[in-house]
Amino acid sequence: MASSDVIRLYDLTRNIEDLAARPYSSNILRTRLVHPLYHLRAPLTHSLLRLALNIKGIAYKTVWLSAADIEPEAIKAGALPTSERAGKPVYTVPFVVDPSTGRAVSDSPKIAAYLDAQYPDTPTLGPSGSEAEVHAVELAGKVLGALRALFFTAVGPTLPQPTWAHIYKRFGAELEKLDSGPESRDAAIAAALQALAGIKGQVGRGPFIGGRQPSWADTMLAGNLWSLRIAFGEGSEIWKAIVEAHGGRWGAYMREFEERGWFSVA
Ligand SMILES: N[C@@H](CCC(=O)N[C@@H](CS)C(=O)NCC(=O)O)C(=O)O
Repeated sequence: MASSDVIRLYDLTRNIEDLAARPYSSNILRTRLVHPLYHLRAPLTHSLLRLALNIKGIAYKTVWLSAADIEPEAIKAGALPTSERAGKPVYTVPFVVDPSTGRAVSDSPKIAAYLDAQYPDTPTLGPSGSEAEVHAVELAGKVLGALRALFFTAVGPTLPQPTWAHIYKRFGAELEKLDSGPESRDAAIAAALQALAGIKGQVGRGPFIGGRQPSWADTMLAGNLWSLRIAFGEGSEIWKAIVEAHGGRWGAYMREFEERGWFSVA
């Protein structure tokens, strides 16, 4: 299939300048990357949708954007805004364009529902809305939420300036309050592990939250964990705390996705 025929997944790009070697400092929040040595594209927070496409085995190609490009590109593609802010429409990534139908779809749950409807022979991954799933999705959000400030600190230097400016405008006050001392770091890790403990209680025979097949909640959780692994790095204290928690449950969970090639980036 020619690459122009496959689904286009619009996502945020970032620049990476030896992230692993960068010392942790809240001053990094104000850093601008003036002369990146090299650029590496990697998923940020839209890993869940990329994961859904990988699990479904649907060919796609990522279109990498900075935050400043989201609105003009969404309008150009015909993707609808997903919310309003101060009375104005807000355009967001991820959104997809499917050349086989000419459809542009925004908002992750709607995109997942579209893919399920359009590609019925692939595993169903749209949200079912069951109570257990809603609860697991909420907890998966809390895992990322607990670590959000540390996450932005880690990825901040790797973001193109327009993306960083956008995030800073939205979350700046919260990020400014970030105490980079070990106590707040430990509290954030503890809160993330506590949220994971809630999910652990829900997982039945596994290996996925959805049982033998991954579900929408799995794309949320594994997508969020994937983003955290990328942001902090496999050798980081935070990532080690996650994979070693609860008897290594989350390291094993991630391996289930890894072994099936579901963490690939096209
Ligand atoms: N409901 C949307 C939310 C997506 C979303 O908030 N995306 C963020 C990036 S992680 C975004 O594009 N933000 C742009 C903005 O808020 O201006 C979804 O689930 O897809």
